[in-house]
Amino acid sequence: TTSKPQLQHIKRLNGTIEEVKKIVTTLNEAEVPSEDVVEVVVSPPYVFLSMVKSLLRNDFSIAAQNCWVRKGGAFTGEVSAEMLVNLGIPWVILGHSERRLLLNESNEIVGDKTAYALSQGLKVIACVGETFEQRESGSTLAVVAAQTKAIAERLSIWSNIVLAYEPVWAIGTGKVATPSQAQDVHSELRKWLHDNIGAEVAASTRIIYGGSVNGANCKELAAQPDVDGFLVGGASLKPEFIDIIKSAT
Ligand code: G2H
Repeated sequence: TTSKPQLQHIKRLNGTIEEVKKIVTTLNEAEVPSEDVVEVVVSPPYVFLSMVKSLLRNDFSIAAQNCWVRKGGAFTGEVSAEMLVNLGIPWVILGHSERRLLLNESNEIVGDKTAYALSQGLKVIACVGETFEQRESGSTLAVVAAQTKAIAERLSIWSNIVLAYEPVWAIGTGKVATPSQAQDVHSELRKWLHDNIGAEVAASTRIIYGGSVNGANCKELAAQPDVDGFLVGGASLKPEFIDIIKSAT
């Protein structure tokens, strides 16, 4: 999997117009490895998507942070996959733990969203990960396998999906998974794909890590054989995001 480009993200409910413009300027001025070495995807809140799309360098791509579960229609306040396609947004993040936990998105809903977004031509970053209690009780693998299964059983084509392993206890807490904790789950996820979907999908699907990644810990995490990139929250708002992009090389 090491020859594939890696993914990095910028995200969450952050920013004013001025702050977002500043972040985009920093990204636009950064010297980073080329697209075939690292794929950079920037994921601002919905309201900033168009602005970021018009200002961001064109070797970086854009993701929405969520979308509606099925075809758009009378669902006031939601944003459909069709709208994202219409806006020219190629990626969407689905099943982030904040949405699973705070907005009660079940495994089934995340699976349905993923299948629908893919059917509309979006590329999906689908998030899985266990809570602290689940890790403590030894159910990490069962939890991520169930989350992955709910996604897997709804799709047939894997070329446009990236899996993001984000242990909930590491998100925004400053408590990063150790490189070996991340590697263990990533390799189990890859084995799950191998046993349940097939060798080719297991080898070619990128599994990225998220949860308190920063400029200081990214290199060691990136060196793990089954870590194919990062989903970055807090550190993506700071200049150290550039160091994280460079850790892919
Ligand atoms: C946000 C998370 C990782 P942080 O989900 O993607 O953010 O990097 O701040 O833990």
